[in-house]
Amino acid sequence: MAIRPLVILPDAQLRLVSKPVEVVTPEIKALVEDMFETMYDAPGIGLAAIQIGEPVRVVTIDLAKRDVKEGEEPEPRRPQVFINPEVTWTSEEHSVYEEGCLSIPEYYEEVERPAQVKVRYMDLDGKTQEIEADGLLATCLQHEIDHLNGVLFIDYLSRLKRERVTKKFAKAAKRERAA
Ligand code: K2U
Ligand code: ZN
Repeated sequence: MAIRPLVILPDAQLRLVSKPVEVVTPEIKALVEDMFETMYDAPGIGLAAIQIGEPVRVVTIDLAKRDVKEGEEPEPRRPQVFINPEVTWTSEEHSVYEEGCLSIPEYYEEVERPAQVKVRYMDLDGKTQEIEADGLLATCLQHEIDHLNGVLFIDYLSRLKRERVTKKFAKAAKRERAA
């Protein structure tokens, strides 16, 4: 298990379309372990494999409440793995959520998405599953499946906002290279 470096905007890897997993091999299981370790360390509630530089269609999510007030117990972890996830149905109803992204640190904007989704995926045993999600799970699943298709939540913003944040991160990356 390892905490892996996160791929940060404007890295072109974030625009790749990740490849489907044919067989759940020991290497895929090791990748999932690294994804959870990296996600919990960030901390985040979701992660797509491309965010640690692995262009395969694997997503990890854990919505358990960890940042609790003093004296409160954090919820037990509820790790979920989605291999080759695909949205099979979306509700007419939409919801708005202030989204962030571990690949676009400290930038949050409201994004509107279908409020409920059905997602078909393969679990770690290679079994096909389908779930119906609403609330934060629906938002997070759509956000992560977007990552697998090279789509970022800033793509739903105005061109002005998208260009502004992309320019900001491009300048930071340039400073990083020059350092
Ligand atoms: O894919 C990622 O970058 C992980 C996101 C997932 C996420 C984004 C938007 C809405 C829900 C989940 C990270 O967990 S970003 C941190 C975060 C945590 C809670 C709510 C919003 C953002
Ligand atoms: Zn993200």
